[in-house]
Amino acid sequence: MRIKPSEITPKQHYLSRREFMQAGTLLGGAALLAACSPNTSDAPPTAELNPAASSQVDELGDSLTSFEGVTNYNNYYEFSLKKEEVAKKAQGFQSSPWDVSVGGLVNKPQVFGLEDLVGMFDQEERIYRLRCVEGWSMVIPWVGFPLKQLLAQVEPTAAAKYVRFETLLDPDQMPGQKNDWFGWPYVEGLRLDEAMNDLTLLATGLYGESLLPQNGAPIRLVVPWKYGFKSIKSIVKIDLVDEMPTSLWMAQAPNEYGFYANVNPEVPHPRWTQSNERRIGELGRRDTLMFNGYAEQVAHLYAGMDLKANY
Ligand SMILES: Nc1nc2c(c(=O)[nH]1)N[C@H]1C(S)=C(S)[C@@H](COP(=O)(O)O)O[C@H]1N2
Ligand SMILES: [Mo]
Repeated sequence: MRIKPSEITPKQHYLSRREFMQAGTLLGGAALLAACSPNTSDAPPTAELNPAASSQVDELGDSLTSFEGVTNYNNYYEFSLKKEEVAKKAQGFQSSPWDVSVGGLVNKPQVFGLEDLVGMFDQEERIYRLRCVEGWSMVIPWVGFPLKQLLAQVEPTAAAKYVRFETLLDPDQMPGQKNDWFGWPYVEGLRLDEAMNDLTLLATGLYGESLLPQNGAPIRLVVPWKYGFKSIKSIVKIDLVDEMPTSLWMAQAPNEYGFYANVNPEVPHPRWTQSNERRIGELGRRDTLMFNGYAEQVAHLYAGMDLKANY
């Protein structure tokens, strides 16, 4: 029997700052060892390596990506187009105070302070694979709460069919927004039933600590069965709407990026295959799994749909 990720990842509270700093120190040492040992990809991870996660593997037995990897190889075009540069460029980003307004087709529109969201809902750990549309992937121990819990608070009306998400628009803090190559702010969307799926997470942390700016502080979406670009960062606005939202990537290149963006090894990107991927920290490539390995939980959402046409 396959175990659902939600069943193997117990609820967990944030570590103290001190414990986190110790974790960071240990991780630094581990990364150093990995760099000079030829066989590290075969070595079983040990409990000491990543003490801020409840497990060192996901439900498929895949090892967690190191904290170093997760926080230094980032796609966040508001800060930089270079993955290795995002962390530095995002340093000092003001993610507090932070409000998220939730409205549109709901009975109870509300503005939530970040502290409200963290206080209102249990923050649980979810170890998920993240598969970028570019063909690389990671395994990340997120901390957060299911989006459906927040949606229940605002009571979507019967007319609500989709959820639309928006990232902060602040070119002074996000230098990438000063160029007009993209239609800022970053926008993403989900169908309401996708948004209500138990896997769909609003993440406030990873590795047991609050999110760093490069990972979308203070709150970002995580939709593990879809390509990474759906998992929009630094969210300030969530609206329930009746029409399919146009995401930044749909507007940018509609023939390459569709609304659904489900991980699907059988539907190639127009410019490259999606049948395999490079797991960050591993040598070689591995096969990409349908719905990124979450078919059991989400395939029913797309029953009868042509997944090639609805890319
Ligand atoms: N606002 C915003 N959200 C974003 C992006 C972005 O550029 N801007 N990049 C996306 C892409 S392409 C990926 S793969 C993931 C990367 O998340 P990570 O850096 O936390 O691993 O964030 C997604 N969310
Ligand atoms: Mo991505």
